[in-house]
Amino acid sequence: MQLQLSVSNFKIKEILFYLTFILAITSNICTSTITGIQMVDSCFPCSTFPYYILIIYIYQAISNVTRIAFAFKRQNYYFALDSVSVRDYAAPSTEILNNGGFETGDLTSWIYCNQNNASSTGGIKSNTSFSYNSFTYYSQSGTYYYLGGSNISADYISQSFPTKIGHEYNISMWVMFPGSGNLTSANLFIGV
Ligand SMILES: [Ca+2]
Repeated sequence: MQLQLSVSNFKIKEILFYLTFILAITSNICTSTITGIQMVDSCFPCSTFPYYILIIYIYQAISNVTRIAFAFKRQNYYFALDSVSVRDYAAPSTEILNNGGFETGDLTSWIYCNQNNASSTGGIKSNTSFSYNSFTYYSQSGTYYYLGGSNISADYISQSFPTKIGHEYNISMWVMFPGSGNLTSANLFIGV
């Protein structure tokens, strides 16, 4: 009986966390039009990982157009994002995202949104050209990567891509975060 109560409490906390997350995501100017949100990964606060980690998510499309979005809020160090990929399991050799590795050297095909004009935002950087507090950032692949994170409020990048309803998609990305702090957050999610 005690065990059941504990499990139940855990589920309630999980549900409350998810509802809080959805509300936070959909109640700002960057994401108010996104619905059907599925969380790929998130942290608040975020622990330190001063090297790229691979995040993989399997997504079943519910619309003919899907959007992937990344929100980063930093306290000290920036986040780095690179090699974002979306592939249909029915056609795995075809990359669906455009400029997922940021190799155009800019945010071509991505929409950038700086919520509430938050300060000290990032942008596209080239290999080892950017250091912060003696940590030198670098790309996971190629020359360029996205440096994410702003103070006070998260900044966002997102991209819409065509999908087929019911198809399963492999979503992958590499993220690095050499920082810390109880105000840091990262939300990686998919919606329509
Ligand atoms: Ca790259």
